[in-house]
Amino acid sequence: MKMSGAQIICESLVKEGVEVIFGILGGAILPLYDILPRYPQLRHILVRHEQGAAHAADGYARATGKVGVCMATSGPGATNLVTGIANAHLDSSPMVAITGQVARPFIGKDAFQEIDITGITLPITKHNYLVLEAGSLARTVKEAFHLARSGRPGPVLIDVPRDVFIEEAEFHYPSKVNLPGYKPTLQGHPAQIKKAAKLINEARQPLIIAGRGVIISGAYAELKQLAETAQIPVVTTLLGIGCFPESHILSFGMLGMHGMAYANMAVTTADAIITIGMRFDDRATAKVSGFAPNARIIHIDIDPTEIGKNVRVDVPIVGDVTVVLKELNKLITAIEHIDWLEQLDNWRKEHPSTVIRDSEGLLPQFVIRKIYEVTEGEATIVTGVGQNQMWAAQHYQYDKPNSLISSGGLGTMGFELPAALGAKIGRPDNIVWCIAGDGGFQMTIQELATVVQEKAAVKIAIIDNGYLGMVRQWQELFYGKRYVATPLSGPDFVRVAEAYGIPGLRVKHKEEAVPAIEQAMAEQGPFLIDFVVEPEENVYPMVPPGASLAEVLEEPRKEAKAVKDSAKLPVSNI
Ligand SMILES: Cc1ncc(C[n+]2csc(CCOP(=O)(O)OP(=O)(O)O)c2C)c(N)n1
Ligand SMILES: [Mg+2]
Repeated sequence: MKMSGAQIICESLVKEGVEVIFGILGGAILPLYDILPRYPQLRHILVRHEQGAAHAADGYARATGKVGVCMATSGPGATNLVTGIANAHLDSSPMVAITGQVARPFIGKDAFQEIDITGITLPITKHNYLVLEAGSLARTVKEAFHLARSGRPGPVLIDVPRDVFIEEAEFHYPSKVNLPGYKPTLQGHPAQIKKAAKLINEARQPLIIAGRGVIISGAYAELKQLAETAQIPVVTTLLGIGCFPESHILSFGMLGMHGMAYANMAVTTADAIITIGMRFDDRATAKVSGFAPNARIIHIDIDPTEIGKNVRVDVPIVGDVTVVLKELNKLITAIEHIDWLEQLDNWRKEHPSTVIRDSEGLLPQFVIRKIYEVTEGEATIVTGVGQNQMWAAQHYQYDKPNSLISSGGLGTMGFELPAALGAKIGRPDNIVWCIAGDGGFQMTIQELATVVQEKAAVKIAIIDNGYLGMVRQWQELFYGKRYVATPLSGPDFVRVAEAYGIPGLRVKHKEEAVPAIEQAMAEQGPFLIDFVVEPEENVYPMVPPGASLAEVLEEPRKEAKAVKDSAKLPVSNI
């Protein structure tokens, strides 16, 4: 049957089971939008900025495990997607972005709103396409979804010239993809799995470091079985939070720059480490030469390019985490590591890491703790980037699978609100709390309108410290307290919320926190709380940039030690 390119795309999206598209239209993509009403299965959500579309698609993808879809027009529409695409790329989030392009005769002419978006997104997509004939659209969409969701997931961009949307072609949706160069390895090599099992069975102080790959692969049960059978303590990366219940006796929290002191000590002391679906980000490893100095390392990952990239590995296993763990678990002998676990427990007692200090004022850590208590740990938490993100990671206890959504790799301020919107749209039955920084929130604040228009009951907690807080913390500790460009004003967030039609409250005192959170929960729709917190509170523990995990700073009292000559700071970003 002959159809227009626009119809072919819509039919193909329906075949892929797409239910939601986040986007904004414009001239180049207008022919596609024009026929959207014919496809009521495809719910279009009009965001207020294309960055919001990409983050919402990303949040949707992380919350559901399905491919998130976003659309934009050519030129500025497409470039506005870029940050969100890069964010999805670095955190392996499955996404398909469809952009309009100028009509074929205008390509290369610097036409109005022409930009080479496939060129721009080449390094931040898993793959991208410029489709030059309607007859290729169905195959392209099929491939794009396959690439986005299979193997190590990631974003795929499809750029479609305006006249290709209009051109007619025969529609036939392929049942299979034909990508001879792309065959993700799912089964781990049996000999490697055997080697890993031997190492684990002989280890005296084994440790698991679990990352987002466990969540992507859904290997919750397999991870638990491995940990419980061989009594192996589990620490997670930031994005691994929610892959193993934090209340479990074998859970020892997050590692890394702002990880638990005892988790970092475990990494430094362990004699065998099983790293699962993680990529040794420098925020997790700290100084690589000081990372796991006593351990032989097993690395299970679906992406062979991650093996040995940052850290030497003794036993690499390329494969899907669930598939590999299933095989590995068959070879693991039940064993107890009583002394080792006791050692870790003692470290946890000696270095509790998440004790909230006494304070008259409203502490951000206290706010997160109260959100945890009132929601009884049932919420999906979507964070911004910076101090708010770290406090959210530290002070909420994540027992529910996949209950933290955060921008890890790119560290994108402004992720919080649109990603929370996407997470709520994808899982309407979940309680979704957006933990925002007052800085980051102002980067995508306009999506409050989308929240209202879509009646998305997102609960928003602004950790309002009046600073670009995490950078201020670095200035305090490493730049002689010179607060250049970090003090930050904001609007009256409660009145802004009200202007958008969202009820809100301001909380300045400890005793107001719980009633406000309860009121937010009782409200049917969205709700915003502006928590005006102690402005100069710092995130601890902290491994200073350039230090190794063993050199963790735990208490404010020890801050003085951290003050260094900023010129000597290693190359590291916030
Ligand atoms: C888009 C973007 N710009 C700049 C940065 C650098 N940066 C990292 S944390 C941070 C401060 C964040 O401030 P806020 O959102 O108020 O969160 P807080 O740290 O105060 O909780 C900045 C500027 C970033 N991560 N992302
Ligand atoms: Mg702030």
